[in-house]
Amino acid sequence: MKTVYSPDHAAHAGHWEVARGAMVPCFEKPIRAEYVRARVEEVGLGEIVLPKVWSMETARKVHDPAYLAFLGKAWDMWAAEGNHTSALPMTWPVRGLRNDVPPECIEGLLGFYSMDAGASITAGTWKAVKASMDCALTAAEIVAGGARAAFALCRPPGHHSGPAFMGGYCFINNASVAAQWFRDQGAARVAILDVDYHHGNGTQDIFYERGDVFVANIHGDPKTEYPYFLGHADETGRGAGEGCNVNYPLPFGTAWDTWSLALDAACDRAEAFGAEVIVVSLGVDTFERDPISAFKLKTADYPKMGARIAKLGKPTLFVFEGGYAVDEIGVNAVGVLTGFEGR
Ligand code: OKP
Ligand code: ZN
Repeated sequence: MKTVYSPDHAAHAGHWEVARGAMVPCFEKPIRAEYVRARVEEVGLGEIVLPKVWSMETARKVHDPAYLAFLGKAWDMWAAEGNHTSALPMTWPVRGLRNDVPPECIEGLLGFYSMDAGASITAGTWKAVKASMDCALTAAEIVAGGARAAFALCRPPGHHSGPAFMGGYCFINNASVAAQWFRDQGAARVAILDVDYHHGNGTQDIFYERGDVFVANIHGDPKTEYPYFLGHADETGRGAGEGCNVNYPLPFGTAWDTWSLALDAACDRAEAFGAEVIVVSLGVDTFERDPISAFKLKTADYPKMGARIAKLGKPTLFVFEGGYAVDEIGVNAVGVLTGFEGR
């Protein structure tokens, strides 16, 4: 299958994130995408192509246009105040505070448009975020053009980003933009299968009241894992979306024997929904040696994951999300893709 990759991802390179009360080097770093790209070449997965440059039209259907405008100007506003380090929010409109009056300064706007301090904005962030979305849309177009599958090597990732907020290393929800684009191209029903270790709260949020896009998530139980405030099993969709969302929260230490049962169930649900296209939010932070995660999948499990998804027999778009064990990130991510191809 083809891979869509842009070197512009490297323009986004935050220095620090907060972990256990301390500033630590960002886990979400440029080398991640380079290692995956290298592995794509090493196994001869297929051609690597650059993304086309897309308009923001589709993104505006899943994100608040005011939020997208904020992303585009945040660094300039931050730099205009004399700042040189990455921009990070520190104050949020939680219960009891007003969230209906957007602040008029960058410090306030950063909190207004975020869920946490996990998405730092640097001088090159917008360029990388835009290129990441362009990778997803270009790969979607390859699938719509008749390919069995395509791989969008997106960086930064997207699944924590919701209708009007960034967070958890994510800015634009690449998988959601792609799913929306498939809908606009005439696919009546699209399923998003999120296999990243963390719950894709942004994706769930975006489609929660819609009956045209089914969202399934397999992830660390939010009772004890980030993002803590969404991803429970009783979240099944609302209104027109009732029954179109399913969560499989799993405990620390979950290995393939149990994890794969959730994947079987999620695939069955996507099939029953009548999905014409599958969008996979492909994170490989389920790996046993991931530095910020606690599942126990092994390298040999990733091809099995791909093979199970292939059994759905639907056109499939893989959108890269998380995975922080950089030494194995390429083997694991590309393992899913070769497993999908049955080799
Ligand atoms: C993004 B994706 C580490 C705590 C966790 C956020 C994790 C975001 C994961 N300082 N912080 O789902 O892989
Ligand atoms: Zn993750």
